[in-house]
Amino acid sequence: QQARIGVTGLAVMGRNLARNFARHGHPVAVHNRTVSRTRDLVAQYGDEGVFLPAETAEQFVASLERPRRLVVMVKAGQPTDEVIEEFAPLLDRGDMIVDGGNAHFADTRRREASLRERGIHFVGTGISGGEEGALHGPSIMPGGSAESYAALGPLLEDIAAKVDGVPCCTHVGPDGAGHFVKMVHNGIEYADMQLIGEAYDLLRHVGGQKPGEIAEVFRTWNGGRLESYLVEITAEVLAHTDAATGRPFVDVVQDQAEQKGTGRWTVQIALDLGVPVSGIAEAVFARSLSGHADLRAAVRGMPGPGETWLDSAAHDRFADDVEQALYASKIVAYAQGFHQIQAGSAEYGWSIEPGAMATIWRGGCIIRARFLDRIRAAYESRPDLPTLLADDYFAEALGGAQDSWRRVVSTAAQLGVPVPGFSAALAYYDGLRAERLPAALIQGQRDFFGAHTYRRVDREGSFHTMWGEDRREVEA
Ligand code: NBP
Repeated sequence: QQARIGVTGLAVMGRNLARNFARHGHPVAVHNRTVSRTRDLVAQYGDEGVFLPAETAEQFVASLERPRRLVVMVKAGQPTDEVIEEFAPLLDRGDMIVDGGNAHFADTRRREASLRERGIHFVGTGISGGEEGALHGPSIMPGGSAESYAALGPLLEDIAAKVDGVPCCTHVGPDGAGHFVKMVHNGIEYADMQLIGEAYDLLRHVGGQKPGEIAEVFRTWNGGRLESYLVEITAEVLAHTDAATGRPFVDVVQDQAEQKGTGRWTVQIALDLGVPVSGIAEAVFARSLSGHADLRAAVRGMPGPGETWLDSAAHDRFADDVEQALYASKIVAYAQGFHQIQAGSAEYGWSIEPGAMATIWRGGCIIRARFLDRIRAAYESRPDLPTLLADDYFAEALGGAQDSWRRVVSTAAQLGVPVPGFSAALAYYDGLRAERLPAALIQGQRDFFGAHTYRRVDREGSFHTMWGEDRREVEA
């Protein structure tokens, strides 16, 4: 018997993906550099479906039906290149290598181009949902050629999460498009988590509530428009008590957030593309700030506003205000992420459909949320929407939230609670909707010190003022 698909790299992700294929009735070849992992998989889960274990690369390739579909689930970076170099010489024209790791999309573009010359399809594929998602249905973002998707798509759609019967998997676009979209997904995830963190911090340090009480607030929110996986698990984490000390779990965990790098990539690439992803950037910086224990120790105890609690009338509506601020800031974070997807798509000629990305993020992935249906609907009704903020539904939500949003950000500033996510999102909203921005003054400064020229509101052309002389204006 031959396998319909093969997975090499059988750590948590690869093992669970292989099991997912097998559970869906697809005979799956399995291979891992360290053979014991392959044996363990078959020993533990062999009864879940048809597994074809291979101990060598040659055996693995020989067990795959043609065109061969070979999924690589190894550590991203150098290991991926090593595995490609090991397998590519054993493959024939038309075969497919699917990289399901968290590769940088630029690496994916490089690998795709080089394998294309050898007649092999390279399918850089974003997979979100962690190990649980890999087993029970992830959100899958495959790039690569349309031809490879025709041979691979049905299999991936089969194992992907489903929402209303629609698989959370679609062909994103050529070469690195899939990994690019996965990167932005992770950037949005960073922003979403930061905003939820700020909401918790406000309820705790301004609202004066205990973690268990805040868990209830998040549970309630999860029954409304904020319904999402991240809000749901936030309630779980906040309600958890540390067994060893009896204290709230959140109080015994060191407050230094770690990161693996995809949020940082999102911001780096956004800078290159000239896309203002301020909410995502603040989320990355906030994690980084939390990790600088030395700086924090050096500054701890510097003057702040002290304990100035809200009066009880303000207190009552504070949680509602925070809900509004969270929702509005979340809209901004997603708007920034979708702007980046559209900018990347234009830069690299990917023709990515933003509404289709919202559709495949509705299930399986970490940012899955009810809210994504709204984004899907926004692009469906207006495919050329310049920004999500301009969609009728989102514009109304932002307009309705703005009073609360401003109260939350100003209260936080007055009481010394850092809310970089909420305030960056509000500044983005105010920046985009402003009639005039101080950018005009910046252009004047640039022209003054560097003769960088400026454009006028009333005439075409570039101009320069002779600042050092008689301040005559000349056309540049
Ligand atoms: P890891 O990222 O921990 O990688 C371990 C696997 O890579 C093992 O199978 C290991 O083989 C193999 N490997 C390494 Br390391 N170097 C190798 C080499 N030079 N040649 C061949 N194989 C090599 O596994 P993971 O956490 O399952 O993640 C797999 C991929 O999926 C990663 O790219 C990750 O970023 C991505 N991802 C992970 C998640 C998640 O939630 N964990 C979610 C989405 C995507 P060995 O057994 O012989 O050491």
